[in-house]
Amino acid sequence: MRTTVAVIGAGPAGLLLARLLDNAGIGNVVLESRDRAYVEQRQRAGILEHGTAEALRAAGAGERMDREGLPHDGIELRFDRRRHRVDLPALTGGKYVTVYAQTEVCKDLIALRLADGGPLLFEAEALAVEGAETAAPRVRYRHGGREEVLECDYVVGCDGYWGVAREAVPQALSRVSERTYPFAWLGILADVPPSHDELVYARHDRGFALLSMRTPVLTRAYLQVPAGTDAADWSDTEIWDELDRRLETDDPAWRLARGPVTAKSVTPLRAHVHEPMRHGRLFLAGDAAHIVPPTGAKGLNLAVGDVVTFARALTRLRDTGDPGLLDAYSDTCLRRVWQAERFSCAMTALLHRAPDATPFDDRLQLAGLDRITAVRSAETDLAEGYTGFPLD
Ligand code: RFL
Ligand code: PHB
Repeated sequence: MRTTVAVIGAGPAGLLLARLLDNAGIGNVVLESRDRAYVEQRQRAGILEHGTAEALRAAGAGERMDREGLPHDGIELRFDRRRHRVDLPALTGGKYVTVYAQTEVCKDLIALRLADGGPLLFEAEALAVEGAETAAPRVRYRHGGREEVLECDYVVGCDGYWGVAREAVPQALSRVSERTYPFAWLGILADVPPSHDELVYARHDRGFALLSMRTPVLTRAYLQVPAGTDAADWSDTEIWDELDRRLETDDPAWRLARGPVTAKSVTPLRAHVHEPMRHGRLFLAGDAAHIVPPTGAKGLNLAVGDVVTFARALTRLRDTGDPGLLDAYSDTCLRRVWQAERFSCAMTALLHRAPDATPFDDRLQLAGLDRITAVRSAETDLAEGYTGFPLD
């Protein structure tokens, strides 16, 4: 098979890229190792930045998001038994975020692609990217029990943290920056309306807790747990009891609503950046190039930024012959990536309790939160980071 752009991976990065290339009339083939049901059910992100929602709309993929997504004008910080609302539009000149699950973004993009786009092959596992330094790169892949080759002009590795695309960049040319955390997130989905109409980020001596949602009748919540925790070690009652403790407040109106837990999983927290994000005709996008700790809700949004940048750059080259944007791809993306790493790591440090935290560390965290609630410039910095950094 032959195409212009070989896209490896049908997560949000690969699927949106395919849509953008389809819209621009640039041929592309998507290879995805898992089956369609798996890709559509994998529970992950829930928060779309202002610019991400706009990018989906501009790609013609925002119709259901605009109907069913929940625009959120604020988040709550909870600490020291206090509640503080951060008013996002008031601090950012009108920006807000949208609660719309990654599963739904993927379903919408898959439906559009299958209706009027190019090939999207499920259960097609990329094995290796070859010839990235040449004008004719190839992706070797396995599909239907046979090994095949996809010949192309460009390869975009959208195959996530565990993918193979990154391996095609020689180690001598790569710089990897990493941080692992000694804690993880235990996440649940529960059939109960969220207890609050905005997200609650809680700092507590027992550890971080996050109250989120997927729909008006579906709660999503997370607890900081030690790295290596097995989700099966936590009963539903223990999870609700712990959420109750960490969300404690002096506000008598507060009550945590409990309901049946339908899914439970543990996500390690890590930060990882692979530089550069380009090698010859191979481009890396999304989690294939960078991971952020989830506290800032940035991962999916960065993936969207990368592929919008790539599609714009390739379209410019096709239309004008100017390779400038494509040559700048890695630098353009990495500027935004490092801002998101900075923001996500700072949010993580502000809200999580390290296993070796001292009373001094606790007081520093509380002072940091106090400053956000008391000083408008500090609160504005948080709101700007949360609603998202500009694409260029
Ligand atoms: P994905 O989603 O991992 O997709 C990669 C795809 O590539 C496929 N693949 C291959 N296909 C072919 N051949 C191979 N050899 C392949 N190897 C892998 C995989 O099957 C998969 O389909 O990466 P992408 O597209 O870059 O998207 C990134 C996002 O998924 C990720 O950053 C976010 O989910 C992170 N994240 C959040 N991001 C946000 O912006 N807001 C949030 O609120 C948010 N919350 C979260 C999160 C991630 C979480 N977990 C589980 C890591 C909450 C959690 C708990
Ligand atoms: C989620 O709902 O999955 C979610 C929300 C906010 C975050 C991370 C994850 O910061």
